[in-house]
Amino acid sequence: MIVGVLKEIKVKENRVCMTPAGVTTMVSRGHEVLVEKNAGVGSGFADEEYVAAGATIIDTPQEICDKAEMVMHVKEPQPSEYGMLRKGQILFTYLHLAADEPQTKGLMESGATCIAYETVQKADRSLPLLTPMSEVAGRMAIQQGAKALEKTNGGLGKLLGGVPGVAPAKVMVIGGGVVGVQAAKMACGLGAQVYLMDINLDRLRYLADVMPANCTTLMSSKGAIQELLPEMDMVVGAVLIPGAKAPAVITREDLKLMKKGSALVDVAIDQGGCFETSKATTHENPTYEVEGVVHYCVANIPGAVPMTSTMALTNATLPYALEIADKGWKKACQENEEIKLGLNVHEGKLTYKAVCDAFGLEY
Ligand code: PYR
Repeated sequence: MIVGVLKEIKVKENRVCMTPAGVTTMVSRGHEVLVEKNAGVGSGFADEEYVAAGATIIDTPQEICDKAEMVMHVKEPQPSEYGMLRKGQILFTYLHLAADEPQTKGLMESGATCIAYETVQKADRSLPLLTPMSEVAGRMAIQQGAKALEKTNGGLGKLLGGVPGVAPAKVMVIGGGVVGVQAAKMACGLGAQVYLMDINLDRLRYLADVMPANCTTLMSSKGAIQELLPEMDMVVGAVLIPGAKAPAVITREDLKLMKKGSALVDVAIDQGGCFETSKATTHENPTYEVEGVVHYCVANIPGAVPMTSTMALTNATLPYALEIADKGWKKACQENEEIKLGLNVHEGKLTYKAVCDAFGLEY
């Protein structure tokens, strides 16, 4: 199969969807890989490394899309790219369609077969292609939230870990999945007092066993969140319903319960955000304020640490990309339920239930 590696064009996105090592593996399996010029530079991979691995460097995304049978990306295609895709072509990347109507329409109109990294799912319900970036985003949430708490950035001016004689900050993490656990671990490691909330009691039992002593696990509910909000310095939103629009766990009204200068970090923003007042921001302009509460809502958090993120992402995506390239999308979906669950759009039709539900369409 001819596989195209597009350069990321989302603002300040420096990841790349395939490393030179990935190209070597693809080529050794008989596939041809076309890499857009400078696609890997932001992650530390020069064009020469891709050529040495057996890829051909191509100048423009249009040429890649014209030739490739499978086009790969990291982030969702941007509006300028929808028209480059075509019927019979596979697109394999993050899509997050439920919160993005223009992209959904663009991909439906393209006729392409679109497999979303974020809904590829194993039998144990884990999300193998979302997990590595959830790990990065969860860890980064605390790093970014800590910056948002600095006075010079509009925050309270509080150090997460405090110092001897001064109490640490309090951090609420809503959602005890991959993002939530990584965020809670980082906040604990920095010495904050952490409250990790989830709605699954068995999960809370497990988390209570494995998390450090400065992490308190709590059953999540609207009442429990509202009760704690006045004390919190930072809240991390880590709520996920696979493929679906995220529910709003903190409303605009709830912000009035919070301290001025406290910070909200919404890691669910790709799926529409889990705070009512969230709107996607970029690494160029990451925060804004509502009711005096600093909001950090960057939609591609892992893009800020591309050297780590590209390796983590491609470690997970390469085996699936190989399977699709080896078998074609149809056979790959027939033989591998995990890949079948990644199918979101095919020849103009939505093929993932939660995305259909988000747009009120029949599945
Ligand atoms: C990202 O890492 O940017 C995702 O969309 C998950």
